[in-house]
Amino acid sequence: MASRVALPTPPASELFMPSKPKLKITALAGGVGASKLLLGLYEMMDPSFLTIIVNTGDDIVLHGLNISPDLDIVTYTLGGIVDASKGWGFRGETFHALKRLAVYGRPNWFNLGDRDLATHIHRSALLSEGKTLSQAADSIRIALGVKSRILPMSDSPVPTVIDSNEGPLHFQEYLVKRRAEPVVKAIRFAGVESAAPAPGVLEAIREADRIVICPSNPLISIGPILAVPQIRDELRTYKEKVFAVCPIVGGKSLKGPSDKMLAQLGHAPTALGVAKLYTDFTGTFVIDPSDKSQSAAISALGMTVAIMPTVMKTCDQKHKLARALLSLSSPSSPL
Ligand code: FO1
Repeated sequence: MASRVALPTPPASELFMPSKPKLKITALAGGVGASKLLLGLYEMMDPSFLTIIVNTGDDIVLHGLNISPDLDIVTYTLGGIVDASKGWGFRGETFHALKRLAVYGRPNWFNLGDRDLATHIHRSALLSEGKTLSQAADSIRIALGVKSRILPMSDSPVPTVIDSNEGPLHFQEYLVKRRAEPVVKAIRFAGVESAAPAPGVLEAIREADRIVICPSNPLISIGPILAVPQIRDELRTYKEKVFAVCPIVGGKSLKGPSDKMLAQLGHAPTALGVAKLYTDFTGTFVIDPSDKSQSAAISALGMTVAIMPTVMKTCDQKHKLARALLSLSSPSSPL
């Protein structure tokens, strides 16, 4: 049975450590929720030691352009140009082009800003010239000055389809156009059986000192990454170094409709409910102090439980959680 470890938040003095830890961290990430923790890690460690494997199930083609929301959210956040109030798109964005597209009768439910459109045009041009999504992601993050590696989970399109009471919907149609109102019956990742992990993904899992599962929706942000053949198996092999941060606190999502989706698909919308989805590949499950009453039940699943504040509204909270994760030991290594 795994031991339970309740780790205190590091003292404020530790936030001013002279040198940043040189641990190799690989993170699995969705978009907005993940980016808060990623920014904390980026600023609290040597960012060139951070590799991020990003969900691309949210990707969509609109107006003939290849849009990769989660890749862009992570890149814009770490590049310091994201609209922090929305968590996506550029800060100070304008929407003139979208208004003109609507004049031509084009759909305008997905808010593509003028600056953001340049990213999608660049990515689409690279893909039409025969480059891969990985190469496009790398080109964008280098141009935007991001020092960490950002890898799509796969170079093949794997769109997330929500089978709902209104029929099948692309994930963005479900989330943005229909505001997560349809009832979710099932979730599919179209074409995932024949998708391969993008170059560098399996190596990043293998070579990491620590793997962090960001506090993203387990079903539609982390779920698609885990569904790519070989990725879940690779994580299972390195289970001891996998630290998953729970995206549900006090029975509510930190961001987005995770709680509602979990409940509609028959999972408990609680820390324990998420832990059950992650048991086979997670060594340490990180929960907020408000969920500490669930720690014994989570330990009984065979995971170590770490308790630390996981709500990240301020920069300080992002830094503290990042520092606490960086200072945790793997269950097998001495504390
Ligand atoms: N989210 C919304 O709620 N409404 C939008 O109109 C919207 C546009 C958008 C454009 C570019 C982009 O990169 C992200 C955008 N998002 C929008 C966020 C996105 O739908 C989701 O938050 C992620 O896919 C889930 O991680």
